[in-house]
Amino acid sequence: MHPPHSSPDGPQRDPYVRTVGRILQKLDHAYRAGRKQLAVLIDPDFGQDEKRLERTVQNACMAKADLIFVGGSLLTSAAFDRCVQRVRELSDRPVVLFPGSPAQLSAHADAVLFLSLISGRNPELLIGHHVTAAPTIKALGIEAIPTGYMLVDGGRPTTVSYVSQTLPIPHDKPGIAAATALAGSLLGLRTIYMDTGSGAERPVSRAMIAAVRAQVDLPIIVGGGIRDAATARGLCDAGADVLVVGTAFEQDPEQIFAMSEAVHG
Ligand code: 1GP
Repeated sequence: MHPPHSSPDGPQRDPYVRTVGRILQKLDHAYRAGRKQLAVLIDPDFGQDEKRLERTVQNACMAKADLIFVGGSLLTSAAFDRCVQRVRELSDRPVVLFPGSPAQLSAHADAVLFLSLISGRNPELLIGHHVTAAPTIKALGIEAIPTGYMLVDGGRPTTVSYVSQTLPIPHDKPGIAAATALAGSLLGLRTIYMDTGSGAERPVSRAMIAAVRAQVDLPIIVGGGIRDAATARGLCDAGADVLVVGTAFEQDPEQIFAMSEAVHG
């Protein structure tokens, strides 16, 4: 006989609790082992072109990209869900949502970046959208990864700075980024995402990544404006743990192979 809340394999847990942490654990293990990772970002708008979507996801799998992120557009939830489902069908990689709004949630994903825009001062993006999304995340049973999202100036205004109505951190102020990331870490966030926004002119600087790396013992995700393998390698060497690339692969899905080789060293 076992007590009501246990089984021969150990305590029975709420199914939601069982799924929490699997992708975060992978991110954390890779960070601690010094294994750099590549995430291919699929914009659901782009995902409506079935042939290009297939080619990008197949290349991501063949090139052994570590993760597929989906998100960042203003699409309706139905179209978003269809795109995530299609990526799931085509891919053997973990699928992680990078939502542009609380409507961008899907049961077909493994996890969602639960983003707090800590570089900004917009309360909706620090806690408001989270309150709206939390019951759905729990009902869908997908893992939420508490993420401190920092928008960094990448040379020109991007969709994310316009939509979020927030000022990015100046590109040449690594100290501000480091203090912001440290505050996020002290608040209990589990990963830091530094982004210059999709299609940015330039990525986050190596100096800024190094400054954040020196302050937080967390996986650091870096995205925005990464277009070639040499740049990708340089950002990893500076301390980035996961690189997110979208636009470059939309323009040329074959680039995934060179980028993956550079990231994986
Ligand atoms: C944007 O970090 C992502 O949020 C990817 O940016 O499209 O410029 O690769 P790119």
